[in-house]
Amino acid sequence: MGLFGMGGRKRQRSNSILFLVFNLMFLWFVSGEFVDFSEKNRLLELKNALFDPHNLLSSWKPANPNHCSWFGVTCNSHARVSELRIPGGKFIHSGSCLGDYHFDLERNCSSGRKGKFVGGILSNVIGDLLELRVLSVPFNQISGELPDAIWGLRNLEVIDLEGNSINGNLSMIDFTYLKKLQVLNLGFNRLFGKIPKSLAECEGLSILNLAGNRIHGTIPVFIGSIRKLKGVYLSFNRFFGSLPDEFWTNCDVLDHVDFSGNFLDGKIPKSIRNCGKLRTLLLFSNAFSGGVPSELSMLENLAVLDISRNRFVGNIPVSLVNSKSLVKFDFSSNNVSEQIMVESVVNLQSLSSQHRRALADSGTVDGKKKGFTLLELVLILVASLIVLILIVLIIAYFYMRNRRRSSQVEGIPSPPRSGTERLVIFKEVGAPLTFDNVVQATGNFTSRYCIGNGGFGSTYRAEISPGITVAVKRLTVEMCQGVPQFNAEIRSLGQIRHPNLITLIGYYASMSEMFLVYNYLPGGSLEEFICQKRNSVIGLKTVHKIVFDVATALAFLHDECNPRILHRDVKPSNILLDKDLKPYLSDFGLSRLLEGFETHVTTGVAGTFGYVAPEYALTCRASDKVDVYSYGVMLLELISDKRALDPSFSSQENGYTIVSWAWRLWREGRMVEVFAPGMWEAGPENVLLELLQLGLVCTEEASGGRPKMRQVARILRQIQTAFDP
Ligand SMILES: *[C@@H]1O[C@H](CO)[C@@H](O)[C@H](O)[C@H]1NC(C)=O
Ligand SMILES: *[C@@H]1O[C@H](CO)[C@@H](O)[C@H](O)[C@H]1NC(C)=O
Ligand SMILES: CC(=O)N[C@H]1CO[C@H](CO)[C@@H](O)[C@@H]1O
Repeated sequence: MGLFGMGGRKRQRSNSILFLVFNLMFLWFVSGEFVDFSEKNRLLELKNALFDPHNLLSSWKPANPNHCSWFGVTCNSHARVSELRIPGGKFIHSGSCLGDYHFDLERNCSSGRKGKFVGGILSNVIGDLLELRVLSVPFNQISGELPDAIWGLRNLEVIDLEGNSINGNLSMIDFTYLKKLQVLNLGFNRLFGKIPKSLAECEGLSILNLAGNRIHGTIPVFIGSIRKLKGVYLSFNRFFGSLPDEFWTNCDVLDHVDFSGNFLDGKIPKSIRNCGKLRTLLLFSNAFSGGVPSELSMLENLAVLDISRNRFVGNIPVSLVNSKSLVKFDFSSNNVSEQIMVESVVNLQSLSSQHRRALADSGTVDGKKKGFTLLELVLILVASLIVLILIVLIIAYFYMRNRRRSSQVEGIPSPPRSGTERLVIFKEVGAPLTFDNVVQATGNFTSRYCIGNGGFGSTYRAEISPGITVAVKRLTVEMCQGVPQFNAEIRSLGQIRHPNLITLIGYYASMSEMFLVYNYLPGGSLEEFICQKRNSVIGLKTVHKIVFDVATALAFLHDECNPRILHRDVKPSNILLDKDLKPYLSDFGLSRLLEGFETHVTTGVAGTFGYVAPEYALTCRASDKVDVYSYGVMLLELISDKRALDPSFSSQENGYTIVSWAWRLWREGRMVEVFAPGMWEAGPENVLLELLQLGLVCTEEASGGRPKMRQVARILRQIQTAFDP
């Protein structure tokens, strides 16, 4: 591209010299104006950096003398380029849309052409088009970062680059010079970072669309006081935090607010009453809480209000219900709230009656929703795509794993080179542990001794000497990094002691072989326990003990370990039981330990499908709330005897996982159906409901809505008093 580009530029330069004289004279006569031909060259350079598979820019050529007549180019009376409009996709504009720049995402400026676009990058030469007012290249395939020169174009009024693949750090953009900017539309790109303070300098801003990026941070307060703001679209990013009470101060003309699909919490600011022109308020899929403010009913023009999928509690103000302006109102999926949780901790006695009430009331006010909006369709498409990719990855993963395993079976259990070399031991077991006797006791890692397969390798039972049995986890990683770093990491793991964490006894690591030695637990895994539980009634007290112990172990890893440890793969098969059914969490610290090693886990997510929190699957960024989610799935499995991806869900509408299944039953007031057969009858009901609710709140879609592990442990300790008053 580079070579061709340069050749092209040279050719254009000579061509344009040829035409220069002609053009000059022609235009001189026609308009009496001097035409700045350097802008023509700038446009050609711009074209060079783009690729144009549909020949949208076929008129952009030196042979076509007046660049002001090229496709998408508009010049002002001084024959300087003032507008560039190259709409792609099916949203090809005809004529100027600046006047009524309307976007309900079903932008209505479309002409017939569909599916055409330009790609490539926007060149820095755009900064030389000093009189540019409108830069509109939406729904194309522009990629890379935006050139810094754009931010120096002081005459810009419209930047519309929606629906491209632009990436870059929004924090780094300096908007200080764009005093005339009215429309900033960078929606549905790949921007990250935060909204910079300098955006406050764009006092004439009327439309701000940053939806569908990966922008994080809080929503800056100045957004709520941009006087001319009509539409603000910040949905489907990663904004968190709350909006202060004085958020909306100068919102006289504000018409459309969309903050949905973020992680916002707190209350709806009462200052919303200042926005008297507001017609659409979309706050769905956040973690907003508190009551629905009666201030909303002061908004006489409010037609669409969607605050579903939050944590609002209490009653909907009667005045709002009676509003004449409201056409669509969605309050569903609320009221499964932390408030109830907190109250239940404080006052366990009143719990069951509260539950009844909440259950009876939840989801009663449903929106008058019909069909999908375009945004929803896009989201569904994106979600399906993600699911598809995940499925492909999972298939690829299992394929690789099987290949690897079969090659292992076919007999290269790496020859013991290291003879009687002792392992690194953190805890004596009463018999010497050497490479040889471990390999021997596991029959050279044969499947006969295999007791489990996990993400990082298989685990084998090894009876080192009569009566002394250990579990050996053989890691299937290629040691391409230094052994010393591994040693340092694993030593810190060897120090960790908690009554519900499996004990790391020692390890062995060389370039050809790595294994960890743990204490052996004869009770099998919680996964097996759940399967067997189906055929026998296990007391609720035992279930409670297991979930409580696991919660304390996770809370310990999250809060008391230094450095903190995220497990990232909590699931029943990683929880082992001793003969008294006391649970021990295993595999902790491994994902961090093996970071940078080549494991066969090819995705960035170190979890297991069905247990992975939605935000982790999407972003690969783990927080303690990722463990809380997986823990919640495990808890739901334990009380329902269903698996995370139970085959029975496929026949249920909208119920692919245990999480959506349990949430649906809860919303429909059918919580009794969640419990394993016989469990509800055995009671006590209030404890069962409390456990269910804990499982639900832990698997809340927005991570901000999930409790911390130590809160979970505290709640479970409270519940314990039901058994031992
Ligand atoms: C959108 O365009 C269609 C025809 O192309 C027209 O019937 C409709 O009224 C337009 N809607 C708006 C809001 O302009
Ligand atoms: C984005 O830029 C800001 C400010 O320069 C910086 O602090 C931040 O780390 C950057 N973010 C990323 C992800 O690079
Ligand atoms: C619709 C609604 O607000 N329903 C209930 C939510 O939960 C509280 C209890 O915390 C009930 O009082 C509401 O009726």
